[in-house]
Amino acid sequence: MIVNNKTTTGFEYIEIQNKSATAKVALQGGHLFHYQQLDKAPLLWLSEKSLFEAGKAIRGGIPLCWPWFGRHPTDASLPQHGFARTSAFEFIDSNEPDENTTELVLRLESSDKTLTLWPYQFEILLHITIDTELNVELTTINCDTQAFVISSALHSYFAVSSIDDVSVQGLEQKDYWNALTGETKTEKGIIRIKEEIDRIYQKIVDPILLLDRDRTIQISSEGSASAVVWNPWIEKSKKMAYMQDEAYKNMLCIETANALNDSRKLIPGEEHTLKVTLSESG
Ligand code: TA6
Repeated sequence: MIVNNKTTTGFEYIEIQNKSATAKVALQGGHLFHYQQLDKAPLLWLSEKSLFEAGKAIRGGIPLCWPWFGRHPTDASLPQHGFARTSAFEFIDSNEPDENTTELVLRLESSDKTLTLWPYQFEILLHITIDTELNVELTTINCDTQAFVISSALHSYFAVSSIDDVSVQGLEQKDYWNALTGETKTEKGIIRIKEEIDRIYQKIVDPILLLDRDRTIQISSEGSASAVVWNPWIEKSKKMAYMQDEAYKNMLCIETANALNDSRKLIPGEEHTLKVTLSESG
């Protein structure tokens, strides 16, 4: 089942249901904000304070950070994490190959508006596959006459039982840039969250595991060699827009990225796909 729906505030989204899972994808930002297998808890965290209003990024799910990750490299007045997540995508195709699988394609193309923010002609295609795994693929196509560089992330917010009970495996011995201190360090071992964490890890090859009390989430990527681990913890949770004060206790971001040294340069006509596959066991 694929249904075009609207929230009470008129915010358009696509509702998916098949024999594997349910999901919801907002046209704004191509933003997948719900995914839940039929016999499991929601995979992704979504803030109860999240607005579903035009031009306001949804807090939770998988925001698309594109065509820059974090602050704009030279103009701090431009939106954090780029403009894709607040842009209106077109829902251009769908397919239900079997009763367990639903495929969606959404598109964003450069426009007069985007050209004022980022002076390049582009097309991005978002392929989402809803099955017992969740696949999200963001393909950037350089439609310009000059090369451009993109940094981006599939900024996944995972729902966790309690931040005190989770650990992250697969980043051991990886170098990371600590956004809180500006330092570069090497991860010593399994990560447990006991304070604010905001780190961009490099040279990621293997899947990352988020171990929670009752399930393990595997985060596998293609076209990405960097990953971000973020939890705002107590004080920043209170300051973050559309986030409850205690939200840090039940969410953890592990983002599949092309960030910092993993930014990607595309020459005219070239394309790059950033892909994440999310699966869960237990
Ligand atoms: O990915 C981590 C991060 O860059 C954090 O520094 C924090 O700013 C988070 O993203 C959320 O950013 P947002 O713009 O969605 O509020």
